[in-house]
Amino acid sequence: MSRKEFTVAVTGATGAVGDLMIRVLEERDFPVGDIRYLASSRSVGKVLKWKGEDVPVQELTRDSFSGVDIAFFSAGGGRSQEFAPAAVDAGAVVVDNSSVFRMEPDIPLVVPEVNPDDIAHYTDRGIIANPNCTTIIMIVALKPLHDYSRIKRVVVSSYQSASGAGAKAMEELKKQTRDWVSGKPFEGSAFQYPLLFNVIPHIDSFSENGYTREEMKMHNETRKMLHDDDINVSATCVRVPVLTAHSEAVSIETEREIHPEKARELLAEAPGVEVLDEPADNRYPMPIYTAGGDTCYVGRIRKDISTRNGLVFWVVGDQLRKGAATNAVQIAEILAEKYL
Ligand code: NAP
Ligand code: 3JN
Repeated sequence: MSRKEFTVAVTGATGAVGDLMIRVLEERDFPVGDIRYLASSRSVGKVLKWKGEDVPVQELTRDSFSGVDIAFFSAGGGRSQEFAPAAVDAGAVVVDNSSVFRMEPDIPLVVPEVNPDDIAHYTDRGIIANPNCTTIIMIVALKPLHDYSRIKRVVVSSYQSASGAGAKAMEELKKQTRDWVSGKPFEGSAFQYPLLFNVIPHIDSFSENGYTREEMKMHNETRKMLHDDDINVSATCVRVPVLTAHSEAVSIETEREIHPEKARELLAEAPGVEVLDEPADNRYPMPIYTAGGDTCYVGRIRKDISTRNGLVFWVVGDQLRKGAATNAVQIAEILAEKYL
């Protein structure tokens, strides 16, 4: 029997996430019948590949979606806000990478390893939101622990790579490195300050409560996906001079104690997660060995000596893949298999 194929649009196809979305659709052999690449008018004339064939980039307009079954959006929140409704009106299901719809009650926010059944609610608005990348990497590790003993509080510090701010930001970090070697002054506009030899405790804009929007995404999105508004997440999100893959130091407080050995066992069995925790051999997760894959690696698992029922761990994941493109394609796979 021939399998059903879908017409797919990738909005933001020329960007860091869009480029990977295309590669991940290819790698996972998503049943694509026809593919459409959309970006700004600046990219008209560019040609991108699909399984070796040239596909021209088209300008994103409200008329871009006729005949499209699944529309991935990774062109920034403004474009999602403006064009996702047009895609839905044209009959597509939208899988959106931006934050604009994430907290809307009638739009599911999904990590397939965490709350796959929420996808069923896509029918309300025709849109499924992909969470923030830093939240995704943390929550795949939180989920098995939360299922064992409810998590009451999370304190997390992130170490976020340059590519989290897009393709140009990653190029800027490379250029700052070349410029430093040749003795030129720092240049660039992707970050508030030079990133090379620096860390910047500021990602997205500041909110009134002193947290940044990135930090509040971790709090709000974690609650929504775990269906638990009693969890409190205090995050400090920091940009570091790493090209790809975000790292996070996570401390949790649970209702019952989770012994580190039990946590290793639970995490080892969890989907999307691998435990890499052999401190005696200097083996722990790091971004340069994590970038390029879909697994989130967890290590440095230990009891938190500062509180009752506390556990500390370190988790690293490729934020462009599992944090964005792969998660979105996994959502589309479930949609295609179960709902469309
Ligand atoms: P990026 O590399 O800067 O790419 C942005 C994409 O959006 C490009 O394809 C760009 O097209 C397109 N675009 C910009 N303005 C447009 C317009 N007016 N009309 C149509 N297309 C337009 O950014 P990115 O890292 O891929 O991130 C894209 C979005 O994904 C983010 O805004 C965020 O919501 C989400 N996201 C990113 C990450 C991450 O780790 N980077 C993680 C999770 C979610 P042109 O090339 O034509 O300008
Ligand atoms: O900075 C990072 O490391 C991740 C960036 C994510 C991002 C960048 C621009 C806009 C987002 C996001 O996914 O939350 C958004 C957004 O708010 O849509």
